[in-house]
Amino acid sequence: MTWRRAKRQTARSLRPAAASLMSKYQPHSRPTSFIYIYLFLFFAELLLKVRSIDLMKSKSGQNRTEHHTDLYQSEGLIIRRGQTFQMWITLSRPYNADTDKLHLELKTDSSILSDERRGTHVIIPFVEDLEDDRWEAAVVKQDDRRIKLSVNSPPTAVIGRYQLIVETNSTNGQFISTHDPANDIYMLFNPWCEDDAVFMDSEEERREYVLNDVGRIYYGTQNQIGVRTWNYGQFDDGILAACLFVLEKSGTPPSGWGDPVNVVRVISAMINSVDDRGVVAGNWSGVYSDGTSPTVWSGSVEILKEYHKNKGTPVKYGQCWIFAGVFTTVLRCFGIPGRTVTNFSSAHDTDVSLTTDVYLDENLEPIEHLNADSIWNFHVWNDCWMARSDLPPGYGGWQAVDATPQETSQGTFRCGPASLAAVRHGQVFLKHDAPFVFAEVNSDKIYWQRNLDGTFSQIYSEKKTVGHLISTKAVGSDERHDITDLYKHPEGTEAERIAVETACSYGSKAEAYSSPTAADVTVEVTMDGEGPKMGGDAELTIMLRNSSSEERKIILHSQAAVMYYTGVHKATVRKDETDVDLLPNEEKALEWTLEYKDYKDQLIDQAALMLTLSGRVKETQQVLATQFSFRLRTPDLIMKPIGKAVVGEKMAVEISFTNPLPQVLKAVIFHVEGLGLQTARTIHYGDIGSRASVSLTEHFVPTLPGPRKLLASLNCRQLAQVHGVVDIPVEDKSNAAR
Ligand SMILES: *[C@@H]1O[C@H](CO)[C@@H](O)[C@H](O)[C@H]1NC(C)=O
Ligand SMILES: *[C@@H]1O[C@H](CO)[C@@H](O)[C@H](O)[C@H]1NC(C)=O
Ligand SMILES: *[C@H]1O[C@H](CO)[C@@H](O)[C@H](O)[C@H]1NC(C)=O
Ligand SMILES: *[C@H]1O[C@H](CO)[C@@H](O)[C@H](O)[C@H]1NC(C)=O
Ligand SMILES: CC(=O)N[C@H]1CO[C@H](CO)[C@@H](O)[C@@H]1O
Repeated sequence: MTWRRAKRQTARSLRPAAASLMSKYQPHSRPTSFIYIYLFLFFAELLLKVRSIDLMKSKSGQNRTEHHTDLYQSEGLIIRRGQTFQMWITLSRPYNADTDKLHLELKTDSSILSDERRGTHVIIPFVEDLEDDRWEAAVVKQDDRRIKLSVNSPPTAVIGRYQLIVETNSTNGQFISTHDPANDIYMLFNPWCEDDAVFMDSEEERREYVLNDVGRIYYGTQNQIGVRTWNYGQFDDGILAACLFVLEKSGTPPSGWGDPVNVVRVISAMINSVDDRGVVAGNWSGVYSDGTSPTVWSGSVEILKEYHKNKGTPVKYGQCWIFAGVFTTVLRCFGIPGRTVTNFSSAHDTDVSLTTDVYLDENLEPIEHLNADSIWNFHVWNDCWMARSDLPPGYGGWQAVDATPQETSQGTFRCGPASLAAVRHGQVFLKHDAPFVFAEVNSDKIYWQRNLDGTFSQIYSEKKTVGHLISTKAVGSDERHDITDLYKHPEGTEAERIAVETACSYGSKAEAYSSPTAADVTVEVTMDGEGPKMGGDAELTIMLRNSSSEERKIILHSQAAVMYYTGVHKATVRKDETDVDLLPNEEKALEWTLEYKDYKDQLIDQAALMLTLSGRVKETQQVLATQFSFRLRTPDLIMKPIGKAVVGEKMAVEISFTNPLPQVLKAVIFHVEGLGLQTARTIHYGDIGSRASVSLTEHFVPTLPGPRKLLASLNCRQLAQVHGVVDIPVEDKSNAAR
């Protein structure tokens, strides 16, 4: 502010001086006009011009190393805010600090309205000594016509792409501005800077949550956790440009791009295509013929590049782990620490009642069209790390954000950031969207029965069904790290009940928390080992226990349904009604089997099934109810490297697979990719016979040294969610020669 005032005064005092100079040498006659030309040439010689600018921006350049941006494959000066960077400027003549005026200007992309007040047009003054927290430049070295500048940016600077303009003013008031698109500057968040809202203290965590470009995403059910490796690829060539394109496409003013809370909220809306033509179109239909099946993708790079290349046409198709995987890429690319998080048995609360409801008819059979609240087998979202200056102290740190379109938040499909500390304590009134995240991890499951008059009565409630095993990849290893305790107090503790009741007092069904009827018979479903395999029969055990000293007669309904992993019912594949007699104190195990032929025609992507049990005890009218989800496990692709892995030298990987199904797999495709190894490639393999084994060899030339991973997936109508990964340590050419 002070500087702008000073500038205006300079300009005002210069203008009359220049005017009087001109009037003195009006070309009245020939001799005077010669003098005028001489003077003009004299001043022109004095004019300070910029000959060239060297941003020292090469990937291995010290600037990029110091700013932790040397991993970006893109060209350009990529720097982090709140940290100085340097440049050499070569001028037309030696610079004189006393008489020459020189300043730098930064403008966000010209396609976007620039506006000084909004901080997207920055004028950087020259000062003697740099001070923190503001835009300033100082000459730190001068040799002949070259000056070396050290430039400071505030830790709140707007992120994005800036044009760099150098303006020089001569004593006669003439000014020249120099701009070259090759000198555009990319400004990112800075988790290494203590004053940046995204500051993260531990170097080990920054290495994982900002710099790691490969991760693991968990899926499946709580009893059968599956994992796949995901290429985030935030440093891949073109990804930074694609991520900035996503931000620009949001149409939000760049002035808001300095605030990470705002940026993640904008991205959460932009990752899904709903209402704003965002990056990925969701599809849970099981048929993806006009796009790519969600289970085929194994990384974010292809998706972001395709979106950028097609100028903002949503990429078909994604489901929750893809929205989350792409979100992590964008977060890490911009420098916001982020991770992909999976919770099993995740509630999806459609009426913000903070409970999940199961509706049964008079006979205790599920009424499918009413069961809109679904407990997703699993749901994947993101945590991002930042201070929350918009909330009371204590709510900074991890924040949950969800890019999967489920509910609208302030009119758009987005969710978060919701502080995990607030979610854990049930403080769902704190913005943004904490009620939704709370229900995702905490809500109880309530069973309702239809009465003869059409109303519903609560007949049973299960308190521990939701919010289990919240998982993310561990820092520095491929292990699963359980972060449930960040989201909730341990189940059954006083603190947990208080949190649930606090949250529900803000929900729409506050009265639902009456205690369930006392019960002396219990029902539970168990599964052996890692559970049933795709292509075989699924066997489960139903345990009934009588804790009374009298006989009990039970009528038990069981219904097995194929589910979308979102908990939406697709088809009922088996239905039974059984009478069970329990002796006093008896515990009875009923074997329950679902044969391959029963389910084979109904399966979809995730091979998810749900067994719903409901029943009544004749003597006491006690209601029994439980639901058990499971999945049919698919085989892995086995991958083996052939030959030595050296940058620039051809090598291969053998991929083998055995069809677990007693039927032919039609039109099988393989998808292979690996950062620094192979760009994403789809191989149309053809048919694979019943129970047949096949293998194929993929040739490629590694482009980057270091520990790399090659990922592969297999897809066809009959079988999805088959994938594999192999570690490939790639040597540098020079090392390999020795
Ligand atoms: C340079 O001079 C021009 C014209 O007098 C003025 O508009 C501009 O603000 C000046 N810039 C600086 C840095 O003094
Ligand atoms: C899902 O994909 C199918 C087949 O490709 C398409 O017909 C359907 O319209 C898609 N659904 C959505 C919601 O895009
Ligand atoms: C999440 O789900 C798992 C599986 O049920 C459960 O064991 C766990 O307690 C829940 N929370 C945690 C740990 O992971
Ligand atoms: C009822 O049966 C179960 C299983 O045998 C037993 O553990 C329990 O103690 C019995 N209940 C009572 C009250 O004895
Ligand atoms: C601040 C800083 O270290 N700047 C460096 C930028 O890169 C050039 C060339 O690699 C170095 O000479 C500068 O010292």
